Amino acid sequence: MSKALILVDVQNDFSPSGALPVPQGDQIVPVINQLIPHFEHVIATKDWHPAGHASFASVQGKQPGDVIDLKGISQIMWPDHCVQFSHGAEFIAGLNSEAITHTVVKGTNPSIDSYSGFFDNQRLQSTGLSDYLAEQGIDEVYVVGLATDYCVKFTALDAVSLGLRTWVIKDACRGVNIAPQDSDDAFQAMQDAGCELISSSVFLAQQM
Ligand code: VGL
Ligand code: ZN
Repeated sequence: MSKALILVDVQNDFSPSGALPVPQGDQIVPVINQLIPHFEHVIATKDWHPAGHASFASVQGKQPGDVIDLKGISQIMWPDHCVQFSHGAEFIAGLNSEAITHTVVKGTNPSIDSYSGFFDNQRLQSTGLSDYLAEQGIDEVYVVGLATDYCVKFTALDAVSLGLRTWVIKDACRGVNIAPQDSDDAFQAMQDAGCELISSSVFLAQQM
C-alpha cells in the first residue's frame, strides 16, 4: 500500500489577488513544492464550477457571505470563482504542477456545491477520488491546500471517514477565516475526527 499527497484547490481564485481571496494563500506554494518529491502519487483537486453555479451570490441575488438554503442544506454565498477554463481556475503560478499524477474536478454540478474532493455537499455524487485511491493501492493521504476551513476540512474529514490514514500538513494550508478562528476550529474538527496534524518541517525531517 502507498501514500499520496492531495493538493486541494491550489488555484488562482484562492490566492490573495483572486476572486475568493484566502489570506496568504500563495504562501503555501513553496511549502508544497518541498513536499512533492517525497510522494509517488500527487493528486490535485480543482474547484471547477460552471458559470452560473448555485453557490455564486450573483446567481441568487445575494451578497457574498450571505447564507441561503440550497436543497435543504445551508449554503454560503461566494463571489463567482473557479469558473471552468478561466484563469482563476488554473493552478497558482509556481506550483510544481508537472509533478501532479492525477487531477479530480469538483463543484461541476450547477446546483450543488462540493467542498470535499470526494463527495458533493449532499453526498449524492462521488468525484471518483475514492475509487482512484483504491485502484492505486493508496491507504494513507497527506492533505494540503486551500481553504483550511472549507475544502481542506471536508476533504480530510471524508478521507478519514473512508478509512484512510489521514494527515493534514498545517503550514501547507490557509483558511478564508470569515470568522477569525475558523481555521483553528477546522483543524480541531479534523483532529477530533481522527486526522493527524503535522508540520512540514517535522514531516520533512522524517523523510531521511
Ligand atoms: C472553496 C469556498 C467555495 C475551497 C471552494 O476551496 O475551500 N471554498 N469553493
Ligand atoms: Zn467553489
